[in-house]
Amino acid sequence: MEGIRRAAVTYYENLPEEKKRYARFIFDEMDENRDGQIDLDEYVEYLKKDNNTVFTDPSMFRALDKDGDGSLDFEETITLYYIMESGRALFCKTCNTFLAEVYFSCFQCFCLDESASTYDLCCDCYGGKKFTDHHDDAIFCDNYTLLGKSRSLALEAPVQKRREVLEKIETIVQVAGLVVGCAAIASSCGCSIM
Ligand SMILES: [Ca+2]
Ligand SMILES: [Ca+2]
Ligand SMILES: [Zn+2]
Ligand SMILES: [Zn+2]
Repeated sequence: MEGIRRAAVTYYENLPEEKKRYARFIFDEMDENRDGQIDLDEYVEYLKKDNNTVFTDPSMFRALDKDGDGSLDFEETITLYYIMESGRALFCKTCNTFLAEVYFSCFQCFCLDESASTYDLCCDCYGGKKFTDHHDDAIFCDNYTLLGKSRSLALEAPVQKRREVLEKIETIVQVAGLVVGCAAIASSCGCSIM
């Protein structure tokens, strides 16, 4: 979770003022009794209203609660905000744990089959082969390898097609307000995103 937390803080720091205000607005909306902290009830209640029930599992709340005091302060909720805005909400298909660190994903479902959703597994479930209902020829890669493979595949595509995909990505990224955030994260950890 630490990596995501750091990414979230960097993302937030680089947000335009108006988006920062929006993050604060969401926090105030969640904080029903206005004590400056989000307890588990407030958290679950808000996410249910927002139809975001993938996050309502108490294990997610505990993962967000960095100092373990049983409630979320504003900084701790920034991580949630980041996960929601960046579409980084990935859960293990078998045990439903939030995939905060390295995870494994079926390469075919990720890259080749547009109609399928991604099939992601935590290290424990993949390592322990605790999954049974997936197609036999599945090749699993960890998320870093997957990113590298996607690059090779993307480069193989005709230039025109690549431009189309890039334009699509740009639109999504702009909607999520991620442009500045990505660049900042890339420079802060010394690696490049694309
Ligand atoms: Ca509260
Ligand atoms: Ca806390
Ligand atoms: Zn799992
Ligand atoms: Zn698959």
